[in-house]
Amino acid sequence: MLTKAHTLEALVHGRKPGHSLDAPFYTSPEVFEADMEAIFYRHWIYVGIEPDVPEPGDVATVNIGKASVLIIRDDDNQVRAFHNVCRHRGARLIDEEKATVGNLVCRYHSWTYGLDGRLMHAPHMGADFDASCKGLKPVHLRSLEGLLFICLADNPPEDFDDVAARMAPYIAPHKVRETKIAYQSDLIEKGNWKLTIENNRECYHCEANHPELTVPLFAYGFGFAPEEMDPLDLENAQRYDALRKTSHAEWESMGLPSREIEELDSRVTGFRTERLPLDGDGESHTMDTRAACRIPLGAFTNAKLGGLSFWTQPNSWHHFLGDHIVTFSALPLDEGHTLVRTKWLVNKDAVEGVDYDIANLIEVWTATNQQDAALVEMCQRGAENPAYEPGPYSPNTEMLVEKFQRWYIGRMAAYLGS
Ligand code: 3BY
Ligand code: FES
Ligand code: FE
Repeated sequence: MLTKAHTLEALVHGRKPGHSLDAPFYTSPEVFEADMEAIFYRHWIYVGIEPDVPEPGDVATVNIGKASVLIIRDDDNQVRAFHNVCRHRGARLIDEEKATVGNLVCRYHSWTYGLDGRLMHAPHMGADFDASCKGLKPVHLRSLEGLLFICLADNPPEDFDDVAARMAPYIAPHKVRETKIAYQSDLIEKGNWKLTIENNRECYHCEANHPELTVPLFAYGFGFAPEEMDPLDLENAQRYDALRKTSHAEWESMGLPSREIEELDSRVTGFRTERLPLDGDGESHTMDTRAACRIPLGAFTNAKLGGLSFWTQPNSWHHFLGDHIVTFSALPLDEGHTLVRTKWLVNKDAVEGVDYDIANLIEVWTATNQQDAALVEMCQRGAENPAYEPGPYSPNTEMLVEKFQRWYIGRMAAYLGS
């Protein structure tokens, strides 16, 4: 519960820079409601990919707080988004996460909508009834080279076009639209959504917690300070830095933009990207660091393309490899629970069991997600403890966590001031 001393305004304006947040940001139902209003109902939220709805009539539902949205591919192959609310008496139209329909028929009184949202049939409504103004309410939708973002606000942040223009050259070569979902996992983390994102924005915890992920990832990219490294680690870190520079130059000469763009806290639609070399044989996020799928993505011929990472505020991260893509969305359920939805994408022509093996494809991130879920739960339990107080972030390895918090606090302040 928020108290007089802990009003939302006091919490937002009293945030101690460089530190984790005050406990109510993680534990209070009122702050959670404010997060939904200020962040998730007003910003561009990553919800999935075009291959979620590969054929006309395919529907994917995504729930964001109390809102439920239908992502539909219409007969003209256009992907559209509508509120999952019947215009008669408001029934939720589709409950399933995936469905295939001819039209959208509400099972309450059979109002029937086309794939374009138009109300086509509403029995017994009388001669004066005008169906043309009772179509499904559209939701703003953008596809960034096949990555789908929706915004529930009437007037979405206008900077998305700029993000899309800057990111498209990085993502386009991986051809998201020409992939299929090889596997999806829905994991409910027992923690506040901000703990999920904080944990995602640092690899300080990776060495101690992610034995699988640290196989393909280059440990010297974790941002440790030179003065804290022993001579061997320092030498490796310098080799990594040199490899990063030569890899960037090589990939960019192949038409693959690779250099970092970091705009996490300097804009409304905050984002960051960079293509980084991998360890070992350096092809993919697998236990032997080799490609998991024999058919590469897009027109790639070189397997050693590193990993292109893309992070967005408030709720997504993605890793684009040469042979597959792993894409994650965090969707808040309540103040103490967050759905982490992970999709592994491969070339749509790849055949399971022939070109790729699911267990091999998903091993690294399945283990990593479970480990991260346990870490997030630990922090939620900690934030609920009366002894909790905000703790300091490492200036070397947790700068991006701080950038997330600065973005979040800035967006909350903007909401409160509006
Ligand atoms: O996936 C990520 O972006 C971060 C960085 C490495 C570990 N982690 C979950
Ligand atoms: Fe949908 Fe009545 S509520 S048809
Ligand atoms: Fe992790």
